[in-house]
Formats: sequence, C-alpha cells, structure tokens
Amino acid sequence: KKAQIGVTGLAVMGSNIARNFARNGYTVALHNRSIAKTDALIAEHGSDGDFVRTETVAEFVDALERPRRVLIMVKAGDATDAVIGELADAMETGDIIIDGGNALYTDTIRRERALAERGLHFVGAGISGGEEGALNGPSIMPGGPAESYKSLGPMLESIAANVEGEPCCTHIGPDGSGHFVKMVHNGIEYADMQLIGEAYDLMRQALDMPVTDIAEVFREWNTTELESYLVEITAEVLGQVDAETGKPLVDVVVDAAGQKGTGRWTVKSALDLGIPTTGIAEAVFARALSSATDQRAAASGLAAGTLGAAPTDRDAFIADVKSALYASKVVAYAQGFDQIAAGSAEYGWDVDRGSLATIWRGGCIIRAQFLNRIREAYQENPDLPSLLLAPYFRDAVEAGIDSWRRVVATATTLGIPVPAFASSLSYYDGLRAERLPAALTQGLRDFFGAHTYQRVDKPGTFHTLWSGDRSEVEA
Ligand code: NBP
Repeated sequence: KKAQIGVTGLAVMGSNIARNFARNGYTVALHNRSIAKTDALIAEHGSDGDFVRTETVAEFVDALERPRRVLIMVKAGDATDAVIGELADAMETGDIIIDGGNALYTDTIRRERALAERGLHFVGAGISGGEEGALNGPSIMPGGPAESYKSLGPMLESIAANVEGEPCCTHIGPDGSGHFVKMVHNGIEYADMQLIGEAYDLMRQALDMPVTDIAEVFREWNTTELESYLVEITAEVLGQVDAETGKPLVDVVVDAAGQKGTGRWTVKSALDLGIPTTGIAEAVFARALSSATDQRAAASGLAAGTLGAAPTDRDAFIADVKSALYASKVVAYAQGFDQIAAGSAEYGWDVDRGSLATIWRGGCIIRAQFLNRIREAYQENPDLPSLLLAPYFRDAVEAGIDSWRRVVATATTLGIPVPAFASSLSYYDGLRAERLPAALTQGLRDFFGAHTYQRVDKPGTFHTLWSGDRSEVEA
C-alpha cells in the first residue's frame, strides 16, 4: 500500500506531525537524514498508525501515491534547500512539496518559482503550536498554488486544531503568503509576551506583590476577555516553585530573553513595508536589551531620579493594568494585521484577514478568545482601515483609555520600564491625532535638503527659498 503523505525531518516537530497524520488514518512514509530518528519514531510510536519506514530519498519517494505529497520538517535555511533539491530530483510533474518549517517568506517565493519551472507544486506552510500542537492539532497556514490545496487541504485540515467545528487551517494565498503570515503571527507572539511581562513587572515592582499572588491574578484574567493560551501558561510559569531553592522559578531564571529570529524578520519586513509595528519592535528590542548583560551590569548604578509614590489602591491598580494590557494588545494585533494587509498588497496575495483570525483561534501560541472579536470585525468589514476602528475594539479601548494612561504614567514615575505599553499608547495617540509634528519635519527637510512640502490649503508642491528671501515657490 502506498503512503498518502511523506514526512522528512523527524526531529520533534516532524515526528509529532507524522504521528498526527497517522492517528488521523493516513498512511505515512517516514524519512530522516539519519535513520536513527526514523527507527526511534517507529519503535516508540509505531502503534499510532500506518508508517512506512524508508532509508533513502529514492525509497521514500517511491513509497508515495501520486501525486506525491511530501512534508519537509527540517531546520530552516540551507537544510531546507538541500532537502528540496534531493526531493525535486526524484519527484515528477504534479507532485507537491510542502515546507512546514519556519522559512523566511522570501525564500519560499524563490523556491516556489524554481519548483514551478520544474512542474512541481511547492507549498510553504506556516505551522504554529510547538510540539504539542504538532501532535494534537496545530494551526496551519499553507500558501502556494490554490490547485495544490485541493488535494492537500483536506489532509491538513484533518490534522489541524478545530474550533467550533472549523479547522484551524485555510489556504492563505500564493507562494510566500503562508510563511509571511506565520512570521507576523510570531511577531505578534513576541508583542503579546512582552505585554504580559510588563503587566507582571508592574504588579511585582509597583505593588510589591508576591509572585504567587500575581499567578493568581493571571489565572483570574484567563476567565475574562483576556482568556488566551499565553495568559493561561503565564499563571503556570509564575506558579512554578524551584525545587532546589524553594524560590519562585522566575526568580532563579536568568533574565536574558533569547530569540530565534522570526520577531526580527517581522520588524525588518515592517520597516520595508513602512508599517509601524511598534508593539512587535519594542518586544524584539526589549529582548535584545535584556540580553545585553554586560552593558546592563555596567549601567546598573545609573540614577533613577526622584521616584513617585507607589499606588495605594492595589485592586484598582491591578484593574488598570488589566485594561492597559488589553488595550496594548489590541494595538499590537491592529499593527500586525496592518502589516499583513500591506504584505498582501505588495505581493498580490489577497489575504483574507478574517479567515486568518479564524485559524489562529486554536492550535497556535497566540490562540485567544479575543480572536473571535477580530474575526467578527473583519467579517463585518473586510477593508477595515484599522482594527482600532472596529466598533467592538473602539469601545473596548475607550473604556480602558484612562486606566492605560494611569498605568503608563505610574510606570514612568516609578522608573519601571514599559516599552510596549508606552509605545502602544503613543501609537494610539498618534493615530487619532488631528495634527502631528510631521509638518515640522517636512519644514526641516525642506530647509536642509529642498525636499519640498505640500500645503493644507491648496494643491501643489512647494519650497521655501530658505537661503534666499524666504519666499515660497512652487516646486
Ligand atoms: P530542527 O529545526 O532542530 O531540525 C532538525 C531536523 O533537521 C532533523 O531531522 C535533522 O536531521 C534535519 N536536518 C538538518 Br539540522 N540539516 C539537514 C540537512 N542538511 N539535510 C537533511 N536534513 C537535515 O527540528 P524541529 O525543532 O523539529 O523543527 C523543524 C522545523 O519546524 C524548523 O524549521 C522549525 O523552525 C519549525 N518549527 C518549530 C517549532 C518548534 O516549536 N520547535 C514550531 C514551529 C515550527 P538529522 O536527524 O539527520 O540531524
């Protein structure tokens, strides 16, 4: 019996996805560069379903029914190119190669083009949910040709997470669109985690709360509109006690956050597209600052100045922090969805943001109650200029705006860093401002570089003769 799908790259993600396919009744051909991982998977989990063990690429390709479908789950970058090259040489017209790794979307665009020339379908699929999601139902964001989704879609939908009867998998759009939206998803994940971190830090520092009490606050928040996987696991991590010292685990973990690069990619892309994703950028930079340990040690004696008084009403401040967290989170998502709209326009992908919110409701790391509201917002108006303008979010932010300002002001007077809370609030104020100081920027640019400006009261492009008689001329 031929296999319906092949998985190559059987480290943690690939093994779990292969098992997920097998548990859903598919016959799965297995392949890994080194046979040890293949054998380990069969030895430990062979009873999950029908697996076909293969050693060489030729054997692997031969084990598959046509059109062949192969999912690559190897390390992103050169390893992916190497595996694609070997597979493409062995495959035939109409076969489908799926890259489920965290590829950079521009690599996916390049790979799709090269494989299309050889008559092969290439599907760059973003897969979120970590190990657990891979096994029990991830959120899957496949790009690539619509035609390949016809044969592949039902299989991917059957292994994906499912929320209220809807699979967390949909065709995103052509070529690199799947990996692009997965990248922005990861960027939003960075922002979400940074905001959670700031909320925690405020309770810790401004209110001097014990970590266990803060864990309790997050547990409670997880029963409200903030309900989400990240808030849920925040309560778990904060509740964890170190066996060796008896201290909260967060107090024995080095406070230098790592990153594997998808947040940085998101920000680079945002810069290229000219989209202010300040929440994600602050989160990436906050991790960078945290990891600058030598510099931080050298700077630890710098003056704090005269600090303000701590809030006196604990419960009121916690409520304010909650509102600030929610409002800042709305901003981070609004910005991420703006970036997706801009990427979609730039590359002609026609990404439907409502469907995206739908498939992020389950399986993935940023899954949250809140995504239902985003989905409704884009269903109501697919061309929404900003998520902040959807009636639900407009009202939610308005209800929390005073709290948000109090939290940022309190953090500032207490010397507690809140880069994501503060920049999200500034973004919001900038977005709603009637006039911005950009008019002055234009004046300065015209002064030193004759870059010209436009006037509010008449059409045309103008320049002031700054080094002459300072009269205005039409440029
Ligand atoms: P890794 O990213 O650690 O990759 C290990 C796999 O790549 C092994 O199967 C290894 O084979 C294979 N490989 C390498 Br390394 N170089 C190769 C080459 N030149 N030729 C062939 N195979 C090669 O595995 P992972 O953590 O399971 O992640 C897989 C993909 O999924 C990555 O792109 C990752 O970014 C993405 N992803 C991971 C997560 C997560 O939570 N971990 C979540 C979402 C997406 P070997 O056994 O012979 O060394």
